Amino acid sequence: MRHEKYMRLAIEQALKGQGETYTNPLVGAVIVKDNVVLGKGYHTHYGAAHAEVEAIDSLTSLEESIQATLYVTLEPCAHTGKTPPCVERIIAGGFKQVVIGQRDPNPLVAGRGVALLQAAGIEVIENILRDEAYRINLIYNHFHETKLPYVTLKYTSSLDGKIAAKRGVRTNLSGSETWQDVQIEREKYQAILVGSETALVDNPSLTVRNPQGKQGLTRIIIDRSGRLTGKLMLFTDTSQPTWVFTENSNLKQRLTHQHVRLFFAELWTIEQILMVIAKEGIQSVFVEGGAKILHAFINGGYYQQLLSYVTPHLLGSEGVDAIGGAIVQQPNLKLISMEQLGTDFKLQWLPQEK
Ligand code: AOF
Ligand code: ZN
Repeated sequence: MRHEKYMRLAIEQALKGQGETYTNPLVGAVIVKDNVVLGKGYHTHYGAAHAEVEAIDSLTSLEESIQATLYVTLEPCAHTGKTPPCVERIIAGGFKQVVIGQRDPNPLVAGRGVALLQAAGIEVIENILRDEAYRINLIYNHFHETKLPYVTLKYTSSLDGKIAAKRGVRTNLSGSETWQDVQIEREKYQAILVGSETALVDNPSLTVRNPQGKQGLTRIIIDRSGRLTGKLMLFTDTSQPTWVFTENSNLKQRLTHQHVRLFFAELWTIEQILMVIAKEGIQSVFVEGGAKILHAFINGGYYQQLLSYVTPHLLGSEGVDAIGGAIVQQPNLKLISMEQLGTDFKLQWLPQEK
């Protein structure tokens, strides 16, 4: 119980960095000796000192860490990155014990931190409040474990499940509260992805004010047949990078803008696209449709979360279905939260193992 109590404090510390550390994890640390908390620290922002170092630096004297216990939500690092390895500071500090929330899935660490501490004679206790510690870094954990970005699928539909009144017609369904909520959701991701139909019919700019990740938000379009033109907002608005995945090499001549990157292949699968995006360092993607894109992601099972906004419209049989095709295998979706947003409803679903 004692370990859980201090790990909870360490998690509280970690959460103080929320929104600032991306693409690095939220990490918190607490130093305890004889049941007294002597030091605390957390990873304050991307590129800054690690939580363990912050906690050690918060001590009033060097002696305090001798024979103390360090509680840290994530396994201490063993690599030299933007800062030197934390295990070196911990070993030099003379700690007796290190209590860890979760192992670090980052291949640069992945158990090496634990091994080095043990080799130095420090007792290591793992998996204290592991699920809580894991949950604060869902995107980071998913990315390092699967080598694919964390994907959220989002769509706004009428009450009868349609996303537009007619094919090729832009239809505004969401109320202002939903519109604002979508802006807030977008800020949690490093990239937004849409298909060429949405890019052409809606002509969105997909800009985001405070995107996660220091490189800013990347706008990604899947345009297999190469239908996009340079006059669309995604190309005239140069504030954020636009990447286009295409199977048509002629697009090169049409899209020559500085902020545009073309990814060409004879055939793109969703998995290959996600692999390329992950290799570029993007840990999370917000997929905003349309119907064909949602269908491809759902049938392939390439999503970790589904957000559906339901609005009080009835569009009838001429309307465009939210999911553009047959569902091959019924997903097992669990409702996590629901919220009324003005005239609309927001539903958050997580796919479960069958
Ligand atoms: C953090 N903050 O408190 C801890 C981290 O690029 P660097 O040098 O900042 O290293 C980032 C990696 O360090 C990160 O992916 C994780 O494996 C490890 N631990 N990172 O940003 C921290 N403890
Ligand atoms: Zn570290």
